[in-house]
Amino acid sequence: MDLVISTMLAACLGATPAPAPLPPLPTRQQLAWQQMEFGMFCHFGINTFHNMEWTDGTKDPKTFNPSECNPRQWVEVAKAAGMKYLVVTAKHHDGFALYPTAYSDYSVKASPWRDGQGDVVREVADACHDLGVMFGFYLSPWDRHEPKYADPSAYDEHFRNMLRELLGNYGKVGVVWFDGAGTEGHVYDWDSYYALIREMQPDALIAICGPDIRWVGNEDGIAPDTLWNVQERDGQQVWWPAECDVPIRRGQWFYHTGGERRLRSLAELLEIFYRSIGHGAVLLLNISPDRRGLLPEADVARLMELNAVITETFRHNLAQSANVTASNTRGGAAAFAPVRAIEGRPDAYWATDDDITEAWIELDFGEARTFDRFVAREHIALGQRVIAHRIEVPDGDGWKTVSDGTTIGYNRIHRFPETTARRVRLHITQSRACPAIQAIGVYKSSPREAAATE
Ligand code: FUL
Repeated sequence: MDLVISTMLAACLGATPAPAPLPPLPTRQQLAWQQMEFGMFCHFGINTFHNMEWTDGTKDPKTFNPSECNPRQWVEVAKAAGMKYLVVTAKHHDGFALYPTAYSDYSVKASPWRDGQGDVVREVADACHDLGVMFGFYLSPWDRHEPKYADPSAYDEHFRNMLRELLGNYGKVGVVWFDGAGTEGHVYDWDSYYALIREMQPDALIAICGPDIRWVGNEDGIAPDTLWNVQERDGQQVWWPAECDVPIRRGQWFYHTGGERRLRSLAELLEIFYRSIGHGAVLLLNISPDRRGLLPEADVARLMELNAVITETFRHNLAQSANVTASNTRGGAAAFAPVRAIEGRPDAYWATDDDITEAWIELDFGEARTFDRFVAREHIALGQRVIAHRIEVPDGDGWKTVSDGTTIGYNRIHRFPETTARRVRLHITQSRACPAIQAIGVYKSSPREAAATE
């Protein structure tokens, strides 16, 4: 139910109203994307066939010739690995288009692949729609092939034409990813690109050089410890969540022969997971299709291993069988009771009275339990609130901190040494407004995590 209506209804019934939203707030599309947590990036194109990260727009289009191209395999792997969206490079900096654009000769049309009749973007989009993975495309503004690039307004028109094709011919688009690389000094008519996207695909999120998703600021897959969705942009406070994009092979977005030795270890990927998704950001992990047009077996195996270990760690939430209490419950109402934070419902949360900005929520397992992970999530539909918090266990008559942090936001995973205790609590020590906590979880990590880091 709409928040305003439910708040009014509650007030009419004499029930406790929900906390007032604390702007800025996520849009429906941003919220849905943040809940996805994990996506796959696929860099594929002419570079794939030259062992190069960037080519200059002069490579012969005939060199693009994958032997067994099957984008459905990419999407199947993404889905099996728990990834909820996929972004494919429809055109990288070299200008070579993976779809038969009408606006350039430099595309799959000029390649021998399927006698120039193929369309990689079509196959990715179809498989995504079929398998329920959100489809997105990367379209590089920087274009080293297109002669019109030298004339900004002619190029704007050219770029909008390509956007129009991609937005109009491939069904629902979830993400349009604009890379900022190489564009220093060039003036683009961004607003006209954004207007076209909003008009043709109103639900699509515009990422990186765009208003909906921001770049985390590095290509290491790591979000800072303090991660605010609330950002200042053009002098205004806006909701601008961060995405961590990182290649599974160190330093290589595109496939290179012999690149297996750069494949990140399970330990490295776990570190990335905890410092991106675990800090409340979204992780966009790049797996590059090889010269066959398939994801390499070794990369797929590593990705599946990562998914298996994470799934194992977070399978059993000790909080679910615990007794939950809190320092304060909003209006004493059942709707905002601490137990709401262990139900796993996206619309339910524990909240306190309005004047409270320090509070705790405690789990009592009834007997001693051993754990080393604690997860907390805010109900970010009401805005991001928590500024500082601690995870505490009993110590004599008081409490001791096993881990502490600043922001919580969409998600915060704490890692700490194995701890055995009957009780544990999330202690919010500072908040912009009364806290609204959607979920808390307590876990014991899979032994495979420790084995991976040995
Ligand atoms: C960078 C590009 O230059 C890389 O080639 C890659 O596409 C990465 C995602 O963004 O800015």
